[in-house]
Amino acid sequence: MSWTLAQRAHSMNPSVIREILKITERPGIISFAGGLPSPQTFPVDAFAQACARVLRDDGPAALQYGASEGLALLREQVAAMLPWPVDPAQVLITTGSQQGLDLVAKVLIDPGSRVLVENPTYLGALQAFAPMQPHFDAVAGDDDGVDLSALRAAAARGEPARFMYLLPNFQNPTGRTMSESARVALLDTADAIGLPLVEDNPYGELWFDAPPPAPLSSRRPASCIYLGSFSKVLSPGLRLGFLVAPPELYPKLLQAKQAADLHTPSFNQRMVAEVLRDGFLERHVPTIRALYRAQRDAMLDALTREMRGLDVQWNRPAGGMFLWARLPAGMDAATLLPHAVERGVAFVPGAPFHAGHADPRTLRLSFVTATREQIDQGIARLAAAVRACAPRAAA
Ligand code: N5F
Repeated sequence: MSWTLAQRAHSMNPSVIREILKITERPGIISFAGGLPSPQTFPVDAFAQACARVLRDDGPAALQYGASEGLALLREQVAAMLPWPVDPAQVLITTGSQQGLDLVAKVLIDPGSRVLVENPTYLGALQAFAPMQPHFDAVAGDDDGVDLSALRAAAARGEPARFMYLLPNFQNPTGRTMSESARVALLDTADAIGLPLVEDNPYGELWFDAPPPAPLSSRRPASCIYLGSFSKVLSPGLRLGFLVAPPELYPKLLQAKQAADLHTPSFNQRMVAEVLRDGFLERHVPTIRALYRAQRDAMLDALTREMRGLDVQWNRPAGGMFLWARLPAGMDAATLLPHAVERGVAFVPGAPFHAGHADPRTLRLSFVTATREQIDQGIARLAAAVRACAPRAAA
């Protein structure tokens, strides 16, 4: 007897990030690979107190099954946190925003449906969408935003796209942020071509100098699904995220959620609701911003110092967790990776983040997980690996 895989299973691929995370567990490796928040930012004491209070005041309910929509108090808190008027009835608590991506895929994608994505984009979203067998159309962009003529051309290519997936703030993997004028122009174009948007915003609160422009969803709630997460501002281990969907879509997303896991853990939802209750995030998030800003600066300084004489380019993200770099001509980040790991440093090659044309010279560096000392050492190791592998002319 043998098993026959479903068609969709052939479209499933291992996450390059998760595979590299295994390597980084080896002792001595400095990792710029995973988007793992700095453990220094985890509010262990606040959770210890919240945990005691939840068990004391609400223990049996916290240990019981709960509603698929999520805990009413947490849905109200999420709605109140968002910068536009949101009815808590439109908030669905998800098991990480990764689950939000999976639910969106199940509800909106048929085999062969066209789905527009930025090129590059978050590879975990590609991984969530791919099993539903969409046809991806990757739309080029630059530091400012999506290339609108490329978007119009993509829209004109075939049947209407089911949606475009967008990361306007401190994008994963490039760290880029869409400007205000680019948001306005993008929404005008999306309206003109009848394109719904799925906006993923796990990094929006992690700005360094000034808050990013308002979310796309705040301006067109009826044609946007908004995904958010507590992973980067509280703890990824709790697996708590949320989505905001227009009334016409919400029931189907809820049914997909019921089938996926009945509900997000009651205990975790109550813990977070308890932590949020007295405005904790308003005190906590500024400390994360300050830490990550200092770490970004440390990485920029280290790159300037260590990459001297090498034709490596990088950007200066205004927030979030990632910096995007490009190796000298003739190099390939995937080929460089084992040499870097040999020297004790890891990163994620850029190619898997591309659904369309991939630039093999690109790579993603997270500046938040490593300490400043590790950043200095890790970038020195990376530069040594680049020097060893660079074609002669560039070295
Ligand atoms: O809310 P959660 O924790 O499920 O986050 C998923 C997620 C959704 N959308 C974007 C744009 C994201 O960047 C993420 C999380 N990304 C991390 C990364 O490194 O790209 C996940 C790394 C952790 C892992 O795969 O183990």
